[in-house]
Amino acid sequence: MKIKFLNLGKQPITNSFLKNVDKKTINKEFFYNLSVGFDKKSYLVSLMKHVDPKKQFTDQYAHRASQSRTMRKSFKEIASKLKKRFKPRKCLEIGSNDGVFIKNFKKNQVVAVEPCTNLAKITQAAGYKTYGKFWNEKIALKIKKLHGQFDLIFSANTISHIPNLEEVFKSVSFDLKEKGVFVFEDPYIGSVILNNSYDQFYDEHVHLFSLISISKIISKSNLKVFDVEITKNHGGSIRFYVSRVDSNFKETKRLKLLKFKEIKQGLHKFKTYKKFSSRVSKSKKDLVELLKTLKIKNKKIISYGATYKSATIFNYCDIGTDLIDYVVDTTTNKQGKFTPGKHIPILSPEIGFDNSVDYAFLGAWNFKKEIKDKEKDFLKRGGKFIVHVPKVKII
Ligand code: DWN
Repeated sequence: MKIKFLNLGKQPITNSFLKNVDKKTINKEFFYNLSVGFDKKSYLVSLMKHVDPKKQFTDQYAHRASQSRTMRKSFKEIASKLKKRFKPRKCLEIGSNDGVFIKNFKKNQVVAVEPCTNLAKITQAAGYKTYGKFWNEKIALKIKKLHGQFDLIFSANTISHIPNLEEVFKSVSFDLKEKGVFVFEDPYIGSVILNNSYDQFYDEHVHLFSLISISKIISKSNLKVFDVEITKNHGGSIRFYVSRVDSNFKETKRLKLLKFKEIKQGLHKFKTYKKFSSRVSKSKKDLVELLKTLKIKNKKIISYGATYKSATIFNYCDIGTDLIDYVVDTTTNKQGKFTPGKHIPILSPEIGFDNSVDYAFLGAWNFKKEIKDKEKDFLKRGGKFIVHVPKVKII
């Protein structure tokens, strides 16, 4: 049973960037209550109540995984690492977005599944067989029938978005060869607790994983985690290496070490999450205070990166155009729209990131290094970034 430890209040769907903010559009905007709970039995951290995936993963999906240099490089590196270690001949990707991972493979080697049909069309047009479907038993069985089983099944930032994990893993077991490997990565709850990055909770992040939770849940589908990595992706992600339970893969040293670390961090205890929730309240207070102080001094503050994460922050902290003038983002299909819930305009960096900006809140704090490298002129002329992780501060 899940016990609630965090309430982030009334929130919109993070992918629902608004085309305009007239009364009719605003009145139709969908909101739900975002609260998060801990399951004492499975150790899994999940939303208390999830949103209907059909409302989220539509043919208007905005996020493009290949927008950042950091992620293009990371996907290239993991693809090459997996090819070297497992030598897969046939691969399946669950949640292929705009193809940032599969483009590192030959077209006839890969099958992709992506429920957002605007994205599925991109990879299909590029020559990769892509099913515009949600990952479930039905599509897994269809793919098995048409393509056989796979040496490698890969997924990044997708499994944590699917409410029914037992069905996810059972479906994987249908499509995985006997000696095959399933590798998946998602934001890591251990990093969220450490960095106070509460903005990793939003409608799409139905769960945030730990090794101890996934090891328990996956065993029900006759699968086992034999290796694990903590990566820097998205401010701290966990990458699981999974095989059939009776495979020859042995548990690695780093897996044993991480289990020990998670217990030391208290990821199996409710009180760890309760303490985190007090730190989240303080973060909200500190951020609002800082923005208000700067505004009183007539400073122009914008936000950098129209991230889904920042929708959680702006709605939870009640930050609107009174504090943030606008948001800049390189994604063309976000530009000219308004952020979900708080309706802050989104501009291209070419238009919005000009000499009038004094402070830029890093909505895309997970790309801090990439953005600081890119925006040297802003820093040189005295512009400053604001972050909220691990603490609210000006950098
Ligand atoms: O899991 C998910 C992650 C991987 O992506 C999804 N559920 C949705 C989405 O979440 P997000 O919006 O929080 O992700 P990002 O990758 O942190 O978004 C970064 C945003 O910032 C993108 O819209 C691109 C933009 N950006 C920019 O405008 N200039 C990024 C960089 C690096 C830049 O220089």
